[in-house]
Amino acid sequence: KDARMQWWRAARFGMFIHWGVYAQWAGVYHGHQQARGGAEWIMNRCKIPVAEYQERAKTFNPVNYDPDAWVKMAKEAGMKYIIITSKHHDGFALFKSGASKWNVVDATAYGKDLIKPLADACRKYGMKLGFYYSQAQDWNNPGGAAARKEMREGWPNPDSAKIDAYTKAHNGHWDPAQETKTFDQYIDEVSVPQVKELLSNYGDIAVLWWDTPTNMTDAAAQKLKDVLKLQPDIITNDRLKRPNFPGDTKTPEQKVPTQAELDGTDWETCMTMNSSWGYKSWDHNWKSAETLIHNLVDIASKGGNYLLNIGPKEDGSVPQESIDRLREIGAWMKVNSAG
Ligand code: JFZ
Repeated sequence: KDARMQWWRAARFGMFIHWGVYAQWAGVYHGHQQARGGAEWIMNRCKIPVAEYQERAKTFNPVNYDPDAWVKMAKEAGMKYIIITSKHHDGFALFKSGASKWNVVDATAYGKDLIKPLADACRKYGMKLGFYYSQAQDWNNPGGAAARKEMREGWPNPDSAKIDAYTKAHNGHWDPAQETKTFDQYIDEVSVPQVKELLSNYGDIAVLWWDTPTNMTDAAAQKLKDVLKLQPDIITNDRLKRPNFPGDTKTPEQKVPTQAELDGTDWETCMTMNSSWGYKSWDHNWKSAETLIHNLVDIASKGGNYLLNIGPKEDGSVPQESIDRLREIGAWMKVNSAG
């Protein structure tokens, strides 16, 4: 394990990218700001019907997507790896998939794999690439899990009481289309095959970043873990299924652990620059570059890694606030870091 972890332990700093068709909504549904949660949660928070969500995705066309620029931006900020949401909880695959039509090639106007050119750019600039993959929650592929959130937290829908009762009776789901298959079918027909695709079609993959093990079983987790054999050196986090699948790294979220909280396990703090992972048009709660640099120093001094997020917009461009902060961090790194 030490040999496998070597680059990761030296890396200290990485870029998290939350991007998907949720960027189209940007935290607004029918003119209402979503009340809680990251913008990537809007489908669940606002209980958007599957058909409506997929209809809008047809117009997804990120003509300003420039993976070369993304990788250069990360590199100039001093980041050593990139983790991108290959599929978030809305189930939308940013890659061509044979396991589900709910992917960028088959479901959008853009019609091209978004992961391939990023993998190429990473290789070109010597940047490690990892995949975030929502293995359990999937609100569009039938049988996928849905964490139960109350409608009241979403937008002022007159039917919120009815919708709350429905999600309660349907294990978090709000649309009958989500339940035409079982969770096991979803794992066997979508989750496992897609992770195989991700680990077969894009060259060396450095990290598999699992998330929210809603409804996961040990049997399903084992199937997913077995797929990792396709990339013998891959590093994984602790979110596949607790407690029997601890992975390699712990993932404190939005906070830097205190010295007393550390137990010798490798760890990585993931953090947003404002308050949302996915792009949210009305979130102006940006942390200062000074705060971000302070966090990086704090984390590095305690032996952890900092995974700092950007949430690109619908057209593929990166919010200017994020670009500015990464530039400031890069300028600081130039003066203050050894490599
Ligand atoms: C999850 C996702 O639901 C979220 O959209 C984002 O991708 C984030 C990085 O991960 O949210 C979590 C997961 C774990 C915790 C909190 C939020 N946690 O362990 O406290």
